[in-house]
Formats: sequence, structure tokens, C-alpha cells
Amino acid sequence: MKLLVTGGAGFIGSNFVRHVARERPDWEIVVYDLLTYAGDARNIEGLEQVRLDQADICDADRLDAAVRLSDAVVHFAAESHNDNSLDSPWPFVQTNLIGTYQVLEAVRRHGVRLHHISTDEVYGDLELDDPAKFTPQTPYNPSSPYSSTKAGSDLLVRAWVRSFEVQATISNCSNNYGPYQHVEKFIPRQITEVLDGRRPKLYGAGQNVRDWIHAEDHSSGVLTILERGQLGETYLIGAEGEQSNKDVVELLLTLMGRDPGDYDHVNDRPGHDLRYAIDASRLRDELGWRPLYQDFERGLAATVEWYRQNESWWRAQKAQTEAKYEVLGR
Ligand code: NAD
Ligand code: TDX
Repeated sequence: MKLLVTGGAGFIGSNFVRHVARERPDWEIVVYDLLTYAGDARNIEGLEQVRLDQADICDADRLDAAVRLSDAVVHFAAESHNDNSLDSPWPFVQTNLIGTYQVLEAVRRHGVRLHHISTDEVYGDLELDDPAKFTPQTPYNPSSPYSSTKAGSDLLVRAWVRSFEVQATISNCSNNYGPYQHVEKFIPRQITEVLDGRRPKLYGAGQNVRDWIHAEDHSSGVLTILERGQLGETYLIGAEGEQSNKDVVELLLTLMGRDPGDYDHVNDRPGHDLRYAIDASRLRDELGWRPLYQDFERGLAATVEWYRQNESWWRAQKAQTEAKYEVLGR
């Protein structure tokens, strides 16, 4: 198998690459990644069967040359941070929509299997007391420039499946955590604030709920769908990990030996989605997938330890990130 992984030097893409390198040691993997501020070649260092092709998915010729030599493409590359999309939406339109269009045209030209990575945010948000969770039948209702461009990318994939018989599957996953996540995101931001002797920053009242899954479980879900998923279908990936932001910050502070009330409330995110929740029963029942990291407190403690041990990995991005948040008052 010759596998092309777009965005494979980012947080989840590199987790997937390390996962596949362990689980399928005879596969050849090319990571096709522009190495934007969010990508880091160190994330995939030292893996024998992995080669990095540093290029843009919007560059049709470069992408075509890479896809032509592949048996399958897993498409992670995206602009991924909601706060950035509210500040500057254009890179999201470019990479998430135009980039996905180029990926689709390349796999169509060469008859290559595609798995498209997406998010639960395409479904909008739920009330705190809504008994329903997102399913593959939930209507799309995205809120932010990030989630609307991801929703648009999913719709392009569906159209290319139906109109051109592209052999594709889609997965929509909930919020990921684990090592190698950029410090702009909620959990690593708070961990590194505490490690720097500062206070975590909770948007608004902190009531918002996210459905947390360890990146390793996302990766095993994607590999399962790539190998055994039904072409043309959408699978939701989640591990029943709903937690309010306030509870996560308090748990982190406790795990790190600080008073659980030792955090600040800062300006809320405009249009802030209230709650996400995933029903992953299709992936569990039809494909037999099971998450391994179901103890959130243990997973979080291990993630704290990783950031404690790997300051050299995050130190350079920390100052830049906090300078951006300073301007936004968050
Ligand atoms: P990330 O921002 O950490 O990584 C994105 C990667 O894509 C980086 O390595 C970056 O260099 C690369 N990239 C960006 N623009 C590119 C371009 N034009 N050409 C080539 N490479 C480019 O993101 P992540 O959190 O790892 O998310 C990966 C994917 O998973 C995204 O599609 C995202 O929408 C999806 N997703 C993320 C989460 C989450 O909780 N983080 C949850 C569900 C789905
Ligand atoms: O400092 C913060 N304080 C805070 O309260 C930050 C950075 C975030 N938050 C809140 C906002 C959200 O309710 O924490 C929650 C999680 O925020 P993010 O880490 O920015 O994630 P979210 O906006 O939920 O989106 C994430 O999950 C779905 C990923 O970034 C997306 O790529 C993915 O699609």
C-alpha cells in the first residue's frame, strides 16, 4: 500500500501516520504537508517508511504528481482553529474548500481511493439538555467560517462520489486531545499556561460542552474506515467523552497541583457553539471499532506529562499564540 496523507505533519495527521507506521509496517507513507504554522516535521521524525513532501494541496500540479503515485489518500490538511477563522477567514476558504476540490480532482483523474477527514462541528450545536446526539443523518448547520468550510468540503466529497463515482468515505470526529497538539487549542493552551505559572483562560462562563476523544482513538477509527468502510458512506467518530470546559480546566488544575478555582474568565468567542455530542454507533456496530482511551482523567494526566517533558517542542509557538490571543482579548 502506498498511502498519501495530506496534513500528516499536523496534530492528528501525524498521530495517524505514527499509528499506521506501527500497525502496518509494510505500508509506504508519503506525508503531503505545507508545514504551515500548525505543521511540524519533528512530529514524524525517525519513521523509516515515511517521506515528507512539503507542498500545498492548492497546488494542482504538485498534488497531481503525488496522488498519481498513491493507492489511497487520507485527507487531513486543513486550517483547523475556530478562533483564527473568526479573525481571518480567507485561508480557511482556500485550504478547506479549494484545497479539497484539488484533492477530489486528483483522485478522480487517477482513480485513487480517498478518505476525507472532517469534524462534528458541521452539524452545528446542541442544547445542554438535548437528549439527541449527532448522527450521519443530522442536517448540516455549521456556525463559524471554520466549520462552514469543513461542511462545504464534505459536500464536495459527497457530490464527487455521486457525480463522478469517486471512491470515498468521510469521517466526522469530535474534539481530539493528546500529545503534539498546537498550544492555540484549549487543552494544551491551559496546560502550558499552568506550566508557565499563569492562570488558565476560560471563554465566557465555561458551560460549553465538548465530546473529547484521544487522538489515538481517532486514528484507529480512520484506519478501520479506510480498510473496511463502505464506499460513499459517512462515519461519526466519538468516544462518549462529554465534559464542560469548566470541568476540564478544574480537573487540569487539580492534576497539576494547583487550586481548581485558580483560572480567569475571558471574553467569549463570537458565535461560540454550546455543545457537541457524537453517536458513533455505526462505526462500532458495523465495523466493530472500539476506543481504547476511555479514562479521560488518565489520558489528560498523560498529556500534561507529555507537555511537561517536551517544552522544546512547544516553546516557540507559545509566545506567538499568546500574542494573537492578547489582541483578541482572550
Ligand atoms: P492541525 O492544524 O494541527 O494540522 C493541519 C495540518 O495541515 C498542518 O500540518 C498544516 O501544515 C497542514 N496544512 C494546512 N494547510 C495546508 C495546505 N494548504 N496544504 C498542505 N498542508 C496544509 O489540525 P488538526 O487538529 O490535526 O486537524 C486535522 C484534521 O482533522 C482537519 O481536517 C480538522 O478539520 C480535522 N478535525 C480536527 C479535530 C480536532 O479536534 N483538532 C476534530 C475533528 C476533525
Ligand atoms: O483558551 C481557550 N479557552 C476556552 O474556553 C480556548 C482556546 C478555547 N476555549 C473553549 C472554546 C471551546 O468551547 O474550549 C473549547 C475547545 O476549544 P478549541 O480547542 O478551540 O476547539 P473547538 O473550537 O471546539 O474545535 C476543535 O474541535 C473540533 C478543533 O479545533 C477543530 O479543529 C475540530 O474540528
